[in-house]
Amino acid sequence: MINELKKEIDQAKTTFLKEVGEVQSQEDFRNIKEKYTSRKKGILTGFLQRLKDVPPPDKPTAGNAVNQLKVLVETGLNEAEARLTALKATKETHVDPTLPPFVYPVGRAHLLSAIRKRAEDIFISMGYEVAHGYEVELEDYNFTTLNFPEYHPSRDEQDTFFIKDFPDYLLRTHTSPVQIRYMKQHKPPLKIISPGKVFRKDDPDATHSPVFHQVEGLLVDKNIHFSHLKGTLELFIKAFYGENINARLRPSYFPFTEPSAELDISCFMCFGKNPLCKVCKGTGWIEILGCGMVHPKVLSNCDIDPEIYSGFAFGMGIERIAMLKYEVSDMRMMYDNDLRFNCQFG
Ligand code: 2NM
Repeated sequence: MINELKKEIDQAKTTFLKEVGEVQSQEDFRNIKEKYTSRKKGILTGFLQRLKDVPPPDKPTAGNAVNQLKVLVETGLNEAEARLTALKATKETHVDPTLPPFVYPVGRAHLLSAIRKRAEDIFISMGYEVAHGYEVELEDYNFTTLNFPEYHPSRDEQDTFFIKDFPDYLLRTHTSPVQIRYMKQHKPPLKIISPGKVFRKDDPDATHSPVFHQVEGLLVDKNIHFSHLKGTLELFIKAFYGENINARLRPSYFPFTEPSAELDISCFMCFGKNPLCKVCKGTGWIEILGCGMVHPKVLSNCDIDPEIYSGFAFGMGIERIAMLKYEVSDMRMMYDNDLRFNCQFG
């Protein structure tokens, strides 16, 4: 009895190995799987049922033989399935080496990104860190901490996007709140620049956009004075526009700096020689950025003692820099994503 069973199991092994080796299709696979492993009528089930009739002393040997067959069937089926999958993949991905190559289009940095990166690199080379913040800001950090009076016009609904149902929040109108947060979280010396998107309620035209970009900078340490600001900006301007470009400072006003100034550069287009120059309007000078010594109240609002520390800050609009440098006549071209424009830069 046991010998008869073992012989049949050996035969089943041989047949299975032959059949599984001949599997060519999903259908073949399904059939052989059914034939050997079907719970009701499968060959394995048949052998397992016959184990009941084997006399007790022979049960371990017989059970072992059936189990060996079961392992063989499982392994064989898995291999056959893997072979089918691989076969399908090679059929689907046959290579035609005569086809022309697919040329990946190479992208370029957007003009605004290219200018931001150049400004970042220059300040990084002077030891500045690039800091980021939030586009949705607290009104407090955007205005109050920066020494804007309670009724300053730019706090008006007409000029600033406030967040509906969240009266404490707005879309930042400059990246200065990044510097505020940084000052509140770090002890001087501080050297950071903060590039990013800013938002003001302007109707779009050739020179205005409700969303535009800024790079601001901040340095705070002991014994920092106006000449450090002047030297830093001069270095930046010469690195950015060229060694032959000069800079001058004009008095100005910002609530968050005292004294405040605007920085002009000598006209890189006409060098002051063309009274009809479109870039400098015949003045020989181009307004580039605003700057100043950080107001003592701003420092103390950020828990920095203005008796011990002082600092300077500056801010520039990236769109304006781009328009001047490349004579872009309409700011909106920088947001249209027309590749004929975008691919000229970067
Ligand atoms: C400007 C001009 C002048 C400025 C000031 C600060 C802060 F937070 F430190 F007070 N950040 N940026 C600043 C100063 C920005 O943009 C025209």
